[in-house]
Amino acid sequence: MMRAAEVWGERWSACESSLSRRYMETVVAKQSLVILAADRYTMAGLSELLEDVSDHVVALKTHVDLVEDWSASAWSEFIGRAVAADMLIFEDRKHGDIGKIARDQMGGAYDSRNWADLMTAHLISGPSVLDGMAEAWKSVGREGGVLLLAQMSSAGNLLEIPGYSAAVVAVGQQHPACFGFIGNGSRPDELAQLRQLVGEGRMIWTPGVNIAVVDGELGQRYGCPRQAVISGSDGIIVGSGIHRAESPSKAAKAYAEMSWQALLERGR
Ligand code: S5P
Repeated sequence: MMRAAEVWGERWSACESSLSRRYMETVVAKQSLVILAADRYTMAGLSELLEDVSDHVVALKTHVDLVEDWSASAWSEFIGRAVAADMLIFEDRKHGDIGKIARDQMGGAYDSRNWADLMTAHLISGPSVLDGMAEAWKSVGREGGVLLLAQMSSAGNLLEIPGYSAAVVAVGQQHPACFGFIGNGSRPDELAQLRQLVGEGRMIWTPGVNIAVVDGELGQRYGCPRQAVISGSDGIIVGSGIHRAESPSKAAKAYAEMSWQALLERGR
């Protein structure tokens, strides 16, 4: 098997956190950069999807509050199966409140601090959100990482206002709780600019990718996953391209192969 350090090159040496290393090693083991956006609305739908695609998925991205029949026990069983299939658990909460509230929102009914390895946050309220989230994980003795929204895939998003992305990157690069950034997978040029700002030291994961579709529902924009990886994405976040496909397992395999080949190509 190829070694992660070879495949990832400078990114491997520069991203030293154990979560980053775990992610990069799993990518090599599964030959896939696919982060599954598991946007299904029932526990049965989620479980079926996980079963179908787990060989090709490196991280499971959830929106816990989408699930209509959510219960703590069903969720814990579901997460347990994803962990057993070697996935990082990534709750896409998009925190944005002041630090102490973001911290306490990781408790509550969903108690995400106890099962999520990674979570998203907007930096709109300032760096306290990172401190608060770090405290939440620490309070339960777990390691966790934040993906800061530096760009978005939706048309007209205000993160495009000049200076915003660069300001987010400047804060995230200095903060130990920042695992990486969300970039816009639908616009390779913008993504390449983000990679320039970020350098090698943090992950960039990108939603807004789809092999077949150009414009999605309600302003969602899509680009080619291969192009996203070539332009600097370290993980492609794929939702409907997989969970709405006729065969989610075949689709997951196709996204996995395309993203893996692109990573090898980028490295050369
Ligand atoms: O800018 C963003 C950031 C995120 S995290 N645009 C996004 O679409 N996302 C998430 O990626 C979104 O919440 C959804 O879960 C997923 C994209 O799903 P798809 O069905 O459009 O592939």
